[in-house]
Amino acid sequence: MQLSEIVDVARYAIDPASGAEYDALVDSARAGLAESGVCVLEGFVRRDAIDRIVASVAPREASAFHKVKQHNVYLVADDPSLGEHHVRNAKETTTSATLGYDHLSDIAELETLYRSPEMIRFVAACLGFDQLHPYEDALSQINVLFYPPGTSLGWHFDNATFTVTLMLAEAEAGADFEYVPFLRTDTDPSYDAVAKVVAGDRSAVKTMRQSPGTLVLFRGHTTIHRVTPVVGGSTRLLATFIYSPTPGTRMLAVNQQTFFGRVVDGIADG
Ligand SMILES: O=C(O)CCC(=O)C(=O)O
Ligand SMILES: [Fe+2]
Repeated sequence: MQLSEIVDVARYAIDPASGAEYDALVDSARAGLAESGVCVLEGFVRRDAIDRIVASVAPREASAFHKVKQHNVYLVADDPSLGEHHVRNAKETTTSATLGYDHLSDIAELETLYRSPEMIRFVAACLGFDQLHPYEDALSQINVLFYPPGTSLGWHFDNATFTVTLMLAEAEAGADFEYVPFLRTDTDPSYDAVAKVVAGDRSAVKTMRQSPGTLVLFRGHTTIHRVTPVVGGSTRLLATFIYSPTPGTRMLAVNQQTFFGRVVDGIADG
């Protein structure tokens, strides 16, 4: 399958051979990421390709890992020295479900998007990497989040420094993607600022709209984010593409267990 059958290449000049048009696209993506931690490429994937992906993915909901998960916003083990009421340990709830790559590898549109050298080069250029590489464990490479009615994703900072996501199906209502850009740094957990957001302070909260076909590059490690509960009868579907600057990367077994409820060739410890 050709990438041009999937990506709207008339709208998005992802090939460096396009010259000035390509440069402008990469520059604006970099500017968005630097300013607000996010680059939103609406209509990046063609509607007919999205329809085919959804037709393949939606019936597989029962194979996804459905869970009610309590986690702190930093997605790391609690720090008992700070006490259970400290924002470092305060609990958020996540109820979305995750379908692993071993249930998705036959979907040609997702494979082509994820592995095409042209697509990887474009994503790397926007994010400021010389090169990116697909993950190599059996579960993480491409995964799909299912948000059935009533489910949500609690406030958190991602473990990964960046994510690449593709909106497949929106909820009828609710399911707002909310975020506060650059709330923490790699060295400062910003407890006071995080505590305000988690307690409901809306003053710095932004909302991102994503229609089906929107590709998002996101700096989720420093940008706190959540998805509010899905309202209405339909399920929200989001594909995530996982890349590493280093070839041969596999997800840690402990993270596979958290996200997929099972371990398949994950790395035993970190
Ligand atoms: O569902 C979304 O839009 C965001 C998902 C997310 O933040 C995550 O999986 O870490
Ligand atoms: Fe996240």
